[in-house]
Amino acid sequence: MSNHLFDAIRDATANREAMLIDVPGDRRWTYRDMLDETAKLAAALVELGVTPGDRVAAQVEKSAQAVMLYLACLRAGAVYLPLNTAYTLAELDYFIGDAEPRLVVVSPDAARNVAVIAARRSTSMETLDRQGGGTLMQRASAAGRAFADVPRGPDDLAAILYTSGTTGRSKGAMLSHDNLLSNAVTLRDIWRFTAKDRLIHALPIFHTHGLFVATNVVLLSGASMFFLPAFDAEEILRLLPQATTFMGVPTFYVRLLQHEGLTREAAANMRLFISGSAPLLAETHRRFRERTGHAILERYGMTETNMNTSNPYEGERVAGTVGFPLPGVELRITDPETGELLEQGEVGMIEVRGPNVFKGYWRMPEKTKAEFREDGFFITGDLGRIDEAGYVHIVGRGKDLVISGGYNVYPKEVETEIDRVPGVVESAVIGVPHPDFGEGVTAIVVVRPEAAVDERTLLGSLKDRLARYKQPKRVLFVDELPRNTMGKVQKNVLRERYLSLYEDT
Ligand code: MLC
Ligand code: AMP
Repeated sequence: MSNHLFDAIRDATANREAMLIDVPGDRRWTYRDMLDETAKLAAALVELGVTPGDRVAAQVEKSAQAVMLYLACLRAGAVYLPLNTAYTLAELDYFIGDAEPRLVVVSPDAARNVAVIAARRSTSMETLDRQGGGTLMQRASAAGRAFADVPRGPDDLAAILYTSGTTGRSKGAMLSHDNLLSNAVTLRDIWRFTAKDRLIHALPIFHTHGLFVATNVVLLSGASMFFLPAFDAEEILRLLPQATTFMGVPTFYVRLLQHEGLTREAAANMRLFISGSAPLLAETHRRFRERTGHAILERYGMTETNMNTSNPYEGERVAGTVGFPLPGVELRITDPETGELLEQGEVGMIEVRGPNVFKGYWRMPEKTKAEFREDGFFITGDLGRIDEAGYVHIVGRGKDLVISGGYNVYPKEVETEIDRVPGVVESAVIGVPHPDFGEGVTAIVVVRPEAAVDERTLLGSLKDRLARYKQPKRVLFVDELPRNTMGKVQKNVLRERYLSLYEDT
């Protein structure tokens, strides 16, 4: 048996000397370097006791070596588990407890604290820093370049990505080799990626967008990427003339538009700008086209399903829509209550089925069952409709979710932490239009009359409990929360009331 995903990556280019990763001002990696480095790392993982099916968790800064670690996990038959660097120790503890990884890789500056958790959970720990140094790479450098890849079939797990839920505990989405491979091949083909492409990669690599959409598509095209440690508008504008493609969340485009350097001339060598992870405002699409001559191609996906739809490469990219279902992906609109198919044009629940859809939530069979229909369609929680021309429009969310700068924040998780603060009676967390982040996480809180809780103290109490991007940008105090006759908090009333809160931000 072969190694389903890694074989495809290995076979994507015959030209081993071709450039793969260029970290500006630092190192360049050819495809040969990638093969050598991932062999050594895979050998180091095996030496550390990682066996097929074991999870390898990584909470590390973005680096080319972190990509190599992901690929080494594929080769060693391990399941890669990337974690947002913004997660606090409390959050990390949960993930390690739930996923029971054989090995956790962390930044050296987090090592002392994580060591305590790792020891308690009987997990080994190694370090990897932002320059690609640390104990893991030391082990790898001692290993040979020959590594016999562990056989993995299409349905074997390649990764687990955690996504928060509407009901509290985060769930690990199990993604197979074929989930990732089939989707990346489809995207490569419809977006016309070839070995001539050079992508500007400015996304984090612990989520679907930066890790699978961007990196896998490049690898499977024999293409290359400028690999930036984080989003940096000036650096992106500097690199644009040497690049051909770019992928970003809407906040990236909003921020690029604030720069005078974003011009038709600067973008003349580019062939494609892609946006996803959150709704791109039609206004942003229009302004970007005016400034650069490029119509941003918007696509729609999620952790559990990889990518589902895309605007066309050729043909009209319609602002405010996410385009057509991808080849091989079935998409239907149903009544959210009954699951019955709706008439064309009606608004309902978006459901999808295809090789892109995940294998279920890690050790949560009941939750998995609840989110699938009997016939295998996955219930996305997004509300949408399909117009006469076949374009999918996302018109809202059936799930209580805020998307801030492309990161998902589940209000329930934030409310639970706020409600634990002494003096708080109850809270409602909502997303309010925000010029930079798209939606700003906003907390509306009721406190006991005698309680000495203000915005600053409340935010202070959340500091070590929630990742920074989940913490409310504003906390507003009210005497009571608006409720309907059933006693349910009317978040739509609150969203309406605070619509202009961030207008001048
Ligand atoms: C950072 N902050 C955020 C934030 N990112 N707050 C809310 N929302 C965010 N997304 C915090 C910082 O910690 C900082 O806090 C303050 O906000 C301002 O920081 P900044 O310097 O302006 O932010 P920056 O570091 O530049 O990051 C913003 C960003 C980043 C947009 C570049 O968030 C980002 O890279 N987002 C991409 C997310 C992504 O890849 N999503 C894909 C998910 S996959 P303080 O207190 O320190 O000032 C998916 C599926 C699919 O959804 O379809 O793709
Ligand atoms: P995540 O769970 O982080 O993968 O986020 C997935 C969610 O992001 C989806 O369920 C959608 O709600 C949202 N999303 C992704 N792409 C788009 C898009 N182009 N437009 C609107 N929402 C999107």
